[in-house]
Amino acid sequence: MGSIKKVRTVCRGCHGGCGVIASVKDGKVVKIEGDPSSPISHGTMCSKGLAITQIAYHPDRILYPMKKVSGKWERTSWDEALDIITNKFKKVIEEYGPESLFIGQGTGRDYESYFSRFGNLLGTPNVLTAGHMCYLSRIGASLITCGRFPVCDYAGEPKLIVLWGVNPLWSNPDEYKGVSFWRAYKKGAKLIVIDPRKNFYTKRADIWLQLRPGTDAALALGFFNVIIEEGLYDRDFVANYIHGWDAFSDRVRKDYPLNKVQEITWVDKDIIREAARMYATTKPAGIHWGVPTEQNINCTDFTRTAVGLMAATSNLDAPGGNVFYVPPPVRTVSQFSCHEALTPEQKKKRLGGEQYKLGARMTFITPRVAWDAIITGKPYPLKAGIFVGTNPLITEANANYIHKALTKLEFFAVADFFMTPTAELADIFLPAGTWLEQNHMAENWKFHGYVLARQKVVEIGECWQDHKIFLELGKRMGQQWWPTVEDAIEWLLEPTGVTWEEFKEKGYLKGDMEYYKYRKKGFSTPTKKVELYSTVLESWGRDPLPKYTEIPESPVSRPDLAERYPYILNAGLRTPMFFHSENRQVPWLREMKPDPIVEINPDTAKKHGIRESDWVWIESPRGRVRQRARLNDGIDPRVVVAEHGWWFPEIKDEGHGWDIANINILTDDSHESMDPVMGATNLRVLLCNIYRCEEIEGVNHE
Ligand SMILES: Nc1nc2c(c(=O)[nH]1)N[C@H]1C(S)=C(S)[C@@H](COP(=O)(O)OP(=O)(O)OC[C@H]3O[C@@H](n4cnc5c(=O)[nH]c(N)nc54)[C@H](O)[C@@H]3O)O[C@H]1N2
Ligand SMILES: Nc1nc2c(c(=O)[nH]1)N[C@H]1C(S)=C(S)[C@@H](COP(=O)(O)OP(=O)(O)OC[C@H]3O[C@@H](n4cnc5c(=O)[nH]c(N)nc54)[C@H](O)[C@@H]3O)O[C@H]1N2
Ligand code: SF4
Ligand SMILES: [Mo]
Repeated sequence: MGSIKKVRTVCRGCHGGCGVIASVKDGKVVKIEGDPSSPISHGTMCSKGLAITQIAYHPDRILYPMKKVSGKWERTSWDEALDIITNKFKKVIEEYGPESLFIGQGTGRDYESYFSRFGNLLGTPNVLTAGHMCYLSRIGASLITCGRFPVCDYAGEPKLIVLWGVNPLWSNPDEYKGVSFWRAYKKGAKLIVIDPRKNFYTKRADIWLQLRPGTDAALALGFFNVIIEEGLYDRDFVANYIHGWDAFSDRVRKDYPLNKVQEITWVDKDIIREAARMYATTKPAGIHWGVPTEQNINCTDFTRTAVGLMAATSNLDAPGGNVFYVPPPVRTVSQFSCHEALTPEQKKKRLGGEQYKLGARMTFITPRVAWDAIITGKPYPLKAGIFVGTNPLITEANANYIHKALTKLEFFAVADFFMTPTAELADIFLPAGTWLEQNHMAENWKFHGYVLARQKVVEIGECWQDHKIFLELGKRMGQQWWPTVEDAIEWLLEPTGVTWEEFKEKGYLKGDMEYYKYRKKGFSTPTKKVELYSTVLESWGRDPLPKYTEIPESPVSRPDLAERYPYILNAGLRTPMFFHSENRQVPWLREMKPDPIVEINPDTAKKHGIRESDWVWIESPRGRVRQRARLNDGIDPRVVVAEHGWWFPEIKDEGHGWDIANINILTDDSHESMDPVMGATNLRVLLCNIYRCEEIEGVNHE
């Protein structure tokens, strides 16, 4: 019997960050605990992180490279798998040019720098990510407004926290773990919550604004109306550091009176006034905003207005407000990514790049243009590509169209842990290592001022960490890489003088924080000011001032459609057990959450004869899927809230039930529904109808 060895590392079961102590016995991880010395998680972990052993050692996990031969999967070697991919890619480059290749990933999984470097050196601008509607879009809109991404400074102890469409304790998103919010809240911060659904935070909030989904930009402009009318802004800051204040104030006064904002958002104007006053007069105040504000046509304008609120109330880069954390002096994601390797001619070929200019600036494409190029061959054909850590058939909008595209695509490879519905359609499967199986300088893509040492705890099967996959594939394509992943880490660390061995010992590096940096050097925008009037958007011939655009598929804009589809579908409720389409095969997690859930107000349910836990059809103009009803009087009777990410690994045919409960069969990716400069797809607000699923009466109330 071997002894137990403890290894300190960092989880990445979501966007990552929690410090972990893993116990290893006989080469196998036997216990996972939170690391109390972690500056990010302070010893806390969530259900997903704690379940990693059931993911890593799952019997369905694919442990070897696979290739498809006559429609059937066969085991192969890494050499052969990588050769097949490189041969195909080289052939496409020769015949069509590198732009006919795509690289695809999903949400941030801590290999962005490798992914981007691989794509840039390949010469393709066609980079598919979730960034068009998640996080990168928040950053892109922040960059053009104030030069950097302003993160809520929980560590600086805000006196007021605004949770704007975010659920930090369940989603632990991006920079934050829920514990940061909780600590600041417990120190006595006031709380404003802006959310269409009653939850843990709304019950604790000083003010809850229960808005109509998708109307956040109008609400933020309503806040501004109060702040401007009542003179609650910081005059000095506005005079010295805001570009376009007068034009912006005129628009707000004229176009966003509170009566109108109330009508758009469904929030009572007195509550809006009270919340705006509280935000503008409680200092410091931090806004933590989340992904639902991005997943619609107002993506860019909401973030621009929210940053404007931080600026006008002088909470920007102020302790306890919204700040620009200073990173440690390691080499950056951008330096690693080698963006300069992509020539201007190739950049010009980015699909949809002329239209979605801000998305293009952030180096991604909106997925729709890729599916179109595969299906129609226009403006040029996409022939082949690789998806690493994404399951677009379940997670991107308009899944039936994606299915059509992926089945038409000539060749693609997937790197994943499991054979997902997307992976089933691929030609090559590369077995990726989980966070237990990787060496990496973690989190240098985040804006929290830290980098963390994630060290390899075990090796499992023939799985490779994604970083190694890109590095080895890149070398075979003739690209410049380091000999090993560890060499790449040393290169990133070089400016700090710290070695990889020392970094592992330390666990993390932190930048030296400095507030109010703008007082020395202004903001990193063309005017050096916060651009409420965006000179960048103006130069692209776009409206330089933020506004609210009615959701293209709503009861207001489409009363005709609303006759048949009367409810607003808010599609994307997260749960603590799952991460998008992940973890459905993990026993500890699935036992807690066996079925997809759609939440319906009891009055609405009654109208349709729907009872608690009935199976319900949810239908949009693009299709129908079924989920199980949970009656919830904490949502508006006009709104239905559904979960996303559902497929059924226990269904063993190759579709794995991808079309049963997958809410993205219902969502829309038409150009009219997207943010006009970012290409953010509307995943979160659309029209639907519901009715009882009579066909499976037998399983109701079993
Ligand atoms: N309707 C609706 N749709 C949504 C959303 C919504 O709110 N509503 N949210 C959207 C958002 S914000 C996002 S970011 C996207 C996310 O979209 P995706 O990133 O595509 O979603 P996941 O299901 O998390 O990941 C897909 C696959 O990555 C694999 N994977 C996990 N970790 C790794 C790894 O380290 N390496 C490799 N190679 N594979 C790994 C998993 O096994 C899984 O099969 O979904 C979006 N979809
Ligand atoms: N457990 C778990 N954690 C996750 C994920 C997961 O799938 N599961 N996904 C990860 C990813 S990629 C992301 S982007 C983050 C997202 O995490 P968050 O940014 O926290 O977003 P959500 O949890 O989708 O929604 C947050 C809150 O917004 C509310 N909301 C819904 N629509 C609207 C709206 O139109 N306006 C406003 N103001 N509020 C609205 C919801 O009711 C919810 O309470 O979570 C990450 N963490
Ligand atoms: S929140 Fe959960 S999944 Fe995310 S890093 Fe922490 S333990 Fe891991
Ligand atoms: Mo996301």
